[in-house]
Amino acid sequence: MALETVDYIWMDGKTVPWADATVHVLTHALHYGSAVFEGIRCYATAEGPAIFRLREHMERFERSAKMLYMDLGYSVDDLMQAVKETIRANELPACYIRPLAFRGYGSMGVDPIPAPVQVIIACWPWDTYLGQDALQEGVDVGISSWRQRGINATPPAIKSSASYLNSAFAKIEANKHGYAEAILLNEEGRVCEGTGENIFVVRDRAIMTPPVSDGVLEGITRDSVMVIARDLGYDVLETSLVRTDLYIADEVFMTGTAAEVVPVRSVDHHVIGRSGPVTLELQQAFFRAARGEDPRYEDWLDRVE
Ligand code: PPE
Repeated sequence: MALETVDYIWMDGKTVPWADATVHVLTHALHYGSAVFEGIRCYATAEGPAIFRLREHMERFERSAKMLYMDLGYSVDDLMQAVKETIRANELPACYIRPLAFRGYGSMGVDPIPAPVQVIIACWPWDTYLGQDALQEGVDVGISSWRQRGINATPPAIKSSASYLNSAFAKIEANKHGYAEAILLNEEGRVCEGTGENIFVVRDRAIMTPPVSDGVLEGITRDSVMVIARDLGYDVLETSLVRTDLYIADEVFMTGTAAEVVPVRSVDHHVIGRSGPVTLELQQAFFRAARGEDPRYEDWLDRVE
């Protein structure tokens, strides 16, 4: 996807011009995948730009770093401030935000510990990941022949750059097969997630999503949708799912910061149908919350004054 550039990027504590936010080719992370990141969205609201669940994202960022023995050198509050500064510097009404912490230049070899930690925060305008049409029409997805890694190999719970090599395999395969997205199963054959989204199934008005213990990222959109669904009176279950649960579902949808809430129209060519009523209700409620139109979820928004 072509990148829409803006003026500034926050890099190691300073706001620098976009073109100057560069690294050396012997940056450790480039060779060994030693990096963790976040994806956050800032939405346009009636009271100006508001960042969706910023604290939760930065806390997950800190947890990802901790699991890789990486000291970020900034507190969650520092990072939250830095995000706001970056959005203000770029005068963006709405954007996608990408914090990244990586092992930088100065040592080679697999051991990341001797390499310095660098932190950047970039933001840019990014339309909904799977396309505007997808939000209404839904997407066709296929079960990938690639498996989700087990919890003892590049753990799915860590939002690490290295994890996305596996996602890339699945994404390339899905694209070659004409699918918009891939669904990964774990080694036991249980449904995990998309290459950059969590997955939900609706059956008899019960809403189900795989538990984190099956090997999924603890998605913040996933959590938001679970909260909203319960508030709307739905039963929400975190329960293991197998591929046939997707085939016979009344509705299937995916959630993610970049993708937002996207209906799934078919799985392995089994037609689920266009956006169903439950998906649509949750999608609309999610967007109302993100755009500051539902006072119940005001706590989820961090305003950029
Ligand atoms: N699973 C994976 C593997 C994943 O990458 C994401 C987010 C999610 C679930 C949903 O998590 P959350 O955003 O907290 O609801 N994927 C990010 C990166 C997307 C990209 O391809 O780049 C995102 O949506 O920002």
